[in-house]
Amino acid sequence: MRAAKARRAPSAQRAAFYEEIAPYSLAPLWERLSALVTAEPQTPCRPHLWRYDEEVRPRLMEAGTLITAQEAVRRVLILENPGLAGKSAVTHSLFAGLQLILPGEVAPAHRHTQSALRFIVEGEGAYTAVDGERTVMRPGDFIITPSWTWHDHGNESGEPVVWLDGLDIPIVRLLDASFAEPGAAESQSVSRAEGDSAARFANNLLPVDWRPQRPTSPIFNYPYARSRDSLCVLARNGDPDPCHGYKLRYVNPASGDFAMPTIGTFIQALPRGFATRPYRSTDGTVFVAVEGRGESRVGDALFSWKPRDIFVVPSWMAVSHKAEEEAVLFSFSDRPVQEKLGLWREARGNAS
Ligand code: 1HN
Repeated sequence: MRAAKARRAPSAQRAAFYEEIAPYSLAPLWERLSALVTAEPQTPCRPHLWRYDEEVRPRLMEAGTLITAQEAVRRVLILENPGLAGKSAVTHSLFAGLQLILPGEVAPAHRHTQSALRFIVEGEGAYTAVDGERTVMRPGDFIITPSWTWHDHGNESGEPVVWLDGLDIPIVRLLDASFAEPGAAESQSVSRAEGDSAARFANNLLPVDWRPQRPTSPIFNYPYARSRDSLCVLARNGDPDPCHGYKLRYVNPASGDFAMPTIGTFIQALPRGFATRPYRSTDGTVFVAVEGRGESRVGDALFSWKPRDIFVVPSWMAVSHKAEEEAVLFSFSDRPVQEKLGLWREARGNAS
């Protein structure tokens, strides 16, 4: 990477000019141009690993003694990128957090323009309700809350349930397009039987006269059992991709596009002993280890992970994985947005 050309301090005459124009809300582009238009992405985002069992879970459970889900509205510990302190962001464009809901608790209904994904990390038997339909959450399930849909969560099981929340909050903030509303009741009333949307949309069938009303997938739970089956069959029937192992993207069956308009979601399997070639892309990506153990090199950082650990790969930083045991990784990024804007780039190996 070439360092930005060192800029000399402006002459006294120019410095005086900059001070003179500032009160008029004017500034000299020539002093800033090289920082604004860089030869390559220059992100403040840093690689980081959150170790679930050792670092995060004990603190999340402590949060569970300090505030109820109801009072908190959402009892979430934000996974804040250390390069973005105070920004509530895991990458420049995405929010990530871990949400805890204890037995008997309800996280009250609301809706907002931000889209959310849930990836279930621990516990089984809590539900989330989206627009009148409930779905039970199991570890490894990928669940969607589309923009402006009513949603609440409840835990009717006997154990704590934890999931990773991924939201497009920084994108909506960039665009100044945030709207939010609390629900009239804590839990929305159930208007469709559980499994209704899966029957309509998740069996390679669509209701005959149905036309999509929004860009988000009509499937709102992609169960882990089904994604995992696909990965197992792929791994039996062909060679892994050198950079990705066996990698699939979650899809909206009505359009063939990503399941969510602002967040791309992926699941990949790495055979035992497999080491990927370095890969980089412009979509900073959050990874969650679901099964297995391994190591990932992200730029100069080396992360050893096991199930439930989470790590972030900043834009355009090379990542390579090595699986010590057969491993499954879930990941999400802003790739759909970048592709639609013609900005997305990838490079295999370390070349640009
Ligand atoms: C939200 O509504 C949820 O519905 C989770 O579970 C995390 C983070 C920021 C803003 C809204 C949820 C959130 C959130």
